[in-house]
Amino acid sequence: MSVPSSTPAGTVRLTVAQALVRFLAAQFAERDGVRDRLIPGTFGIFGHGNVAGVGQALLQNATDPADGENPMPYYQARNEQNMVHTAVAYARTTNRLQAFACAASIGPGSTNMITGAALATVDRIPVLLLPSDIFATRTVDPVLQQLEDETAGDVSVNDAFRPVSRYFDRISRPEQLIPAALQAMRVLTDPAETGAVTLSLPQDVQAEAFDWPLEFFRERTWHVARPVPEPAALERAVTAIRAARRPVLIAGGGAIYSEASEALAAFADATGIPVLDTQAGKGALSADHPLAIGGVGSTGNNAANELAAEADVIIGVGTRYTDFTTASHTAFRNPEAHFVNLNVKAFDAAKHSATMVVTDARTGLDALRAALGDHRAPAEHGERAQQLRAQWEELVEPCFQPYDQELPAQTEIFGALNDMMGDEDIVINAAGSMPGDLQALWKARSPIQYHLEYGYSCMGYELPASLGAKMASPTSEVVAIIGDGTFQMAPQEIATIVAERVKVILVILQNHGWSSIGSLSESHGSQRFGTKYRMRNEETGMLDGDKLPFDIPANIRSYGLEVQEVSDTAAFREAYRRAEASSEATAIVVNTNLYGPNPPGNSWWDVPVSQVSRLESTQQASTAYEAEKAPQRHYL
Ligand SMILES: Cc1ncc(C[n+]2csc(CCOP(=O)(O)OP(=O)(O)O)c2C)c(N)n1
Ligand SMILES: [Mg+2]
Repeated sequence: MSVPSSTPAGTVRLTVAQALVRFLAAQFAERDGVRDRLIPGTFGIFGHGNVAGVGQALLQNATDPADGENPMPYYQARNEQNMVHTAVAYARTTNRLQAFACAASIGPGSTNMITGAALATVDRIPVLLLPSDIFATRTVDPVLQQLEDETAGDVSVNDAFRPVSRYFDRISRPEQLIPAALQAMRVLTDPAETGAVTLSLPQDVQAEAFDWPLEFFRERTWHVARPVPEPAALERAVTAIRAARRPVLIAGGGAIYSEASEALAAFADATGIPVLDTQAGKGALSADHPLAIGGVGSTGNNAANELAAEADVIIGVGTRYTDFTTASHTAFRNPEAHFVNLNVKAFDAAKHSATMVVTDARTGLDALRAALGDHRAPAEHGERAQQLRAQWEELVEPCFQPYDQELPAQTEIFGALNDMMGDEDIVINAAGSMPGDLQALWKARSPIQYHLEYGYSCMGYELPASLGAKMASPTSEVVAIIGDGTFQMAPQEIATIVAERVKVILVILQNHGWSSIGSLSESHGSQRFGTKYRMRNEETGMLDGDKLPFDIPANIRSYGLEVQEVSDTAAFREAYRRAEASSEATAIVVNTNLYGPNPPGNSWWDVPVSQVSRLESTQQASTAYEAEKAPQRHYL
């Protein structure tokens, strides 16, 4: 590229956007000796806020890169929220060692990313967001799509990213990019801090030229830390665990992101402590391990929940203890229950008044096992855990068999999928009635297989996430399980899947409504009001008329994807084999029963019921609610 003669020595004159792209392409992340691009690509949608700034910089990178400049592949998305989901799924599949950038235009393009930002931050997954912002000079105010705040001239809609980002900066002058970009990389690669990182880019500043020190663009390697436990904290944990008669370990997402599976198996083998899992942690310990008891909490299984109820010591490894994990603070019923938390984030380690050990999960588990020496939990405890698990498996066996009803229960479909998918394949889900069934029933035999986004439980994550997961793990079959409600919320990224020729399998469960919220509504006195997809009934005035004519298979076909439609589990098995054999993305639409049945369970989730009502259904639900809530307590 031509450099004006006035450029000072040791610098290069580039726009802010050009500098940012060149910088990002030179960043690497390393852990355990494995080094890869930290920002392997950029998803984007252009508008006037970034077409001539970030858009120009990506074009120049693709067609006329500077000497030594790394490529920054660009992927065009259809909806900004979706592209963040795709990026999050990619990062999660790489165990947070890589993060995509997501570039959006100003105003609605940017605010469309806010849900994705919240999801990333809640789930602790790195993603770099590049929303465009109003003119820094303000000369042309109000620019198209600008929010005018008459009391604060420096406020824009992008300030809404602040509470949902782990790091936020607005680049109002070119030179601010240097410290901001470095801090952004630090946060993305810090396992305790990570989440959405937002660099807000005023549209005029993106295009502004500056003399950048060449040093800014040298390759940098960010070392992803494995913090080691403090010896005194470890000693306190050892003392608590040695005294336990009925300990359990809960594996959360942190156990997977830190690649702690071997350490976890070794810990369970050495100590005989049963291992329960959360939605994010399922598969950290293979379901085949004799001490893998499975899901705990509101959507957990009876075996795990019985062990949790009795436990005197709960060892939480890489878990945030969401209300689903604690069954809204009713899961742990032993008055003596005490928590020992291993977490890379002090905030999580401290939860429930725990003996806290701030540590990487893998490093911490290995250190704890070594420090415990030959200590083992009482043998009868492990035996009881295995008996409870066997009883549970017997109890749920009917879930996998055809029920005497016209359409299959989705549990049959999940049983078939679990049976057919390979250990290194990936199943994705986030919202609806499916996460509960999957958490209770799915047997994950590897840490990659079970990809449940249940921190933000965002309808619409599944489909774009399948694209990201497949891009990150091309040898895996990637299956997105998508409810019909979820499908209608965000089908657009099928176009991106087609354009990029990424082979995923979309399994859409058509039950004409919200099975999940419908049954929640019924059990909470609200009579399934407004939870089915029905025409407005002219007689009743309610949404209880005929089913809608909306044709999901035709809708998917219109994107250019092949679709199979099935209404029983045997046909689903055949359809899945065909989808697997295909070299292209395909969809299977499965007609399922809105009313389940769902797996049995004896746990609870706190969803408050109206305390006063003229409706008898609500009055009854309110009485039941008060009784269920009684065991709820703080863990102190
Ligand atoms: C973006 C978003 N909006 C609303 C919700 C609340 N919600 C949770 S599940 C659900 C219905 C899901 O319907 P569907 O995808 O058809 O799955 P089903 O319940 O039928 O299994 C709703 C509205 C949510 N989780 N995410
Ligand atoms: Mg549905």
